[in-house]
Amino acid sequence: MPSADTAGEPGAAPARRARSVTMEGMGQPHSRTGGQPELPPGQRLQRGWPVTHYGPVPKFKPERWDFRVFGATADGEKHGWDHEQFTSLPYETVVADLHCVAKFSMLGAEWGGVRARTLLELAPPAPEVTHVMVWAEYGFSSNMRLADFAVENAVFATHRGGELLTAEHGFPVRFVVPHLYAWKGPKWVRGVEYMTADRRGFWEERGYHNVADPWREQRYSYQEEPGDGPEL
Ligand SMILES: Nc1nc2c(c(=O)[nH]1)N[C@H]1C(S)=C(S)[C@@H](COP(=O)(O)O)O[C@H]1N2
Ligand SMILES: [Mo]
Repeated sequence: MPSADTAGEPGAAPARRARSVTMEGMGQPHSRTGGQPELPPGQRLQRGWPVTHYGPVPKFKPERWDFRVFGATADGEKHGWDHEQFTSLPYETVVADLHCVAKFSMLGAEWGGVRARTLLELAPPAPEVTHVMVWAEYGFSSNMRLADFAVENAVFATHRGGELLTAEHGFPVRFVVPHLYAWKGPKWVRGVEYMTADRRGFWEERGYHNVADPWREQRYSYQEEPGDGPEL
């Protein structure tokens, strides 16, 4: 079994040495329909499914668990589901990769759960919403553009490969947004905040890139260009 405890991730400590990163020509097709699996630049294929996160694994307490959508909702109200209600929402599967900024990628897993798009329909954002914050247990958070959140294969997963998630992989709900580095997909998700301006999440405040497109190798915040994120 690969190292079961890589706490302190999302990657090795950010390399602080200056590094010239050329965005030009680095964009690559995201779809891998047919043909060979494609890895984003600098990534290697990981066999198995290591556990990677910062901090302890929270204990699931069904009676106290809820999933909230709040912030700038269209109707100005908070929306919430308890565990039974959340697991009754429309269940769909997507095939999605995970690219950890620590340079390993897991390809082609089938994730099942509630698509981000479903939540956007059930609890629509106000028209001014530009970004979302996905919130997890212990105050872990990750921000992304609404457009990145709204992709068709972003999913609040309860299952992987047809099986319920284990505690260390994010049970009861983890977010998967396959076209961004995996820290943008919190495990143990508890809610989504609609935002009318961008704000940095947990790792985005701690040296990691605000946008985090693996196909552009947007790993660290020192690589950010004007417009990529709020001032640090
Ligand atoms: N709540 C929470 N979710 C998290 C993290 C974390 O530190 N806390 N780490 C992220 C990172 S860096 C990665 S690579 C993936 C790893 O998911 P896995 O342990 O299921 O492989 O979880 C992501 N989700
Ligand atoms: Mo990661």
